[in-house]
Amino acid sequence: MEKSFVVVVGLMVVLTIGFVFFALPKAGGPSSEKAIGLYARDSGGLAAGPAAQQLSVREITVEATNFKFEPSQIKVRQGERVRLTLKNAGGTHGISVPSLGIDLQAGAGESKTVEFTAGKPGSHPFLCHLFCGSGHADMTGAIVVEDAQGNAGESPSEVRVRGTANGFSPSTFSVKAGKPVKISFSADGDAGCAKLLVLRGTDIKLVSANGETAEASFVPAAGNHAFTCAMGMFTGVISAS
Ligand SMILES: [Cu+2]
Repeated sequence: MEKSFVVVVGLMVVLTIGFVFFALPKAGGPSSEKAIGLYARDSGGLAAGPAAQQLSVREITVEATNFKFEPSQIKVRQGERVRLTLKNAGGTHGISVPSLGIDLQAGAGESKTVEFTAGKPGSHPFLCHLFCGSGHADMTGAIVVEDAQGNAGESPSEVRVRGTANGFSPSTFSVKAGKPVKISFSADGDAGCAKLLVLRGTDIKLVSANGETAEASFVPAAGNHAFTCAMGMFTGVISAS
């Protein structure tokens, strides 16, 4: 009699300990599981520690249709970890953010994702870099990285663009709205249609037929100002904020 009583009590103790160790951590909820999952992906599978609980990733989905990005103005905080998804909801588009080294391309109806940490404050214009049709040059936007005080860095008053056989280099610029901006443009000998730079919405057309530098100035309103080559194949953007 006594022996079986001990066995029953022993079993209860074992079951109680088992419940505490296995059942309770699961009740921790999806948030802790998510954080651990992100942490593991982030650092190549390092063991999740207390730091995993503090890690958060900002999810941003940009929907691309013919011919715009939604949203096109994105604000993030300096130091923030961002997961950027391009969702091609209509047509085939890409997002290029040269100053952040981001290059996403997705087929029609597909999505592509990239993760990055928002570095120095500033505006990082982006554009579609897959020729998608008549409104291709309209597909622009900007990721603005703000510091804790809401500032977004310095902006130059001159942009220097080179026309090349592969398009404009650089293709994105960030400037101050309402301040005069000078565009200096020169093209390589084999630049083809990129020997001409057309600033849309203005009468500015800069030609560099033999490598010479052509210049023009304008006062940008806040927003994105696209420029294209003669055929509209190659595009760039001057983002003013
Ligand atoms: Cu496009």
